[in-house]
Amino acid sequence: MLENSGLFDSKAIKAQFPTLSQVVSGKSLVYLDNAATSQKPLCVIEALENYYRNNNSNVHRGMHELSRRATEAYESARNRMALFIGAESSEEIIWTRGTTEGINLVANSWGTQNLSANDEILLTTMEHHSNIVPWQLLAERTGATIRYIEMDAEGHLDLTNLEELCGKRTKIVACTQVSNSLGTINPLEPIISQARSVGALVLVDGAQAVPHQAIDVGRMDCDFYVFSGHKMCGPTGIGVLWGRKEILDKMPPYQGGGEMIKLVQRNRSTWADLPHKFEAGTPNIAGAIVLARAADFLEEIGFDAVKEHERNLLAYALEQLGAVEGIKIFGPSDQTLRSSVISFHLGDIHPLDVSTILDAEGIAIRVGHHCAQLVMQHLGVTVTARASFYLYNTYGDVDRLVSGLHSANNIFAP
Ligand code: 7TS
Repeated sequence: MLENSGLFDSKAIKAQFPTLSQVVSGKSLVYLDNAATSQKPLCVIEALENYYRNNNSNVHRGMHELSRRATEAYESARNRMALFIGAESSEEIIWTRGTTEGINLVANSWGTQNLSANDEILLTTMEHHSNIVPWQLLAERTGATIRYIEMDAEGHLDLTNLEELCGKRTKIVACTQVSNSLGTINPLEPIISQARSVGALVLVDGAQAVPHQAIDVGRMDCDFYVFSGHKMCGPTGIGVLWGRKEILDKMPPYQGGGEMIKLVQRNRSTWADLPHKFEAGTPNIAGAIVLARAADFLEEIGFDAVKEHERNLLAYALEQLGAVEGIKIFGPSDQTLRSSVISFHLGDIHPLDVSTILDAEGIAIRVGHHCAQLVMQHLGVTVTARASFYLYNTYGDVDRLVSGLHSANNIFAP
């Protein structure tokens, strides 16, 4: 199989990721756990080393050279991420630990200020737990009710009763752009437009979208957008919450401490302007700077090319996997409506056994409920095996996966 689809040379891209050139269980590593976290290119690893080797200092506090350098790089990284997702201003970019913290920030700050009993929060049953549990905690605190958009048999959102679900009582809709467990790409337009028509805000979980496609939050017309750096070739422990300035301005701080105040008095304090109001304490300076490098890396390759490669890889994988005896693939059958995440069962073989056999062949997949237990309940299973692809995966990786699954079938043959 040709590794070069169009202008995309996935082997050359793979060569830029040091972790991927190792041998595991005596075979070259095939990494198919990208929905959990991506590997890091050399330029990102070097940027991290360069920061700690040459520029390490705390930000916004010192009048010395290193502090100036760290502050300048940290704030340019914020500008870079604003450009990356089409935000109007870098004041709207709040650094977080990741998607989970971004959602908790909104649920705690905006949610506690704006929700009360009789209000409704609209979620979908496709959400990662991080886009369910913070809202449940908020509902407990405020007496608000949570409602869900359900899925159909293939794992598409069922929007037939959207007007009934998203009505006058709905104050916020929180929805993932792409499912981490089924790969479904959601139609956000009708959801956002229904929310707008009833005056509800919309939070979009972009954790599984940002690594794979260009994002323009202005065009999307949502109110909050959250994502994690570690799934897009960046470091762990850093992510972004984007919110509309006029909404963020009115929200109370999420945590108190250094960096987020204007004036502290004995009994009360006043808050710093955006974005610092939401960034108490010494931030993940290195993480922010290096995330901007990851954004450069992805845009240098180009999201059109990344998308085309992943589409081709997905089509090939679905075709090859479809021919494996006993395989059941979950999620949308329409390939244009799914990302490069493939959840599956292999006959009666427990997914843990499938994963163990693949691991012995140097192939990394994930087994579990993928922090999406409502999806598992919908499918009537407790766990699935999940292979998820990224820009550095090759057709050869798909072939290795398929051959690993044949081995599993042979080992468990009656
Ligand atoms: N939302 C979605 C859609 C996700 O896929 C994940 C992580 C999160 C939120 C939480 O992101 P975090 O960076 O704050 O942890 N998804 C997965 C996964 O599928 N396997 O491991 C982590």
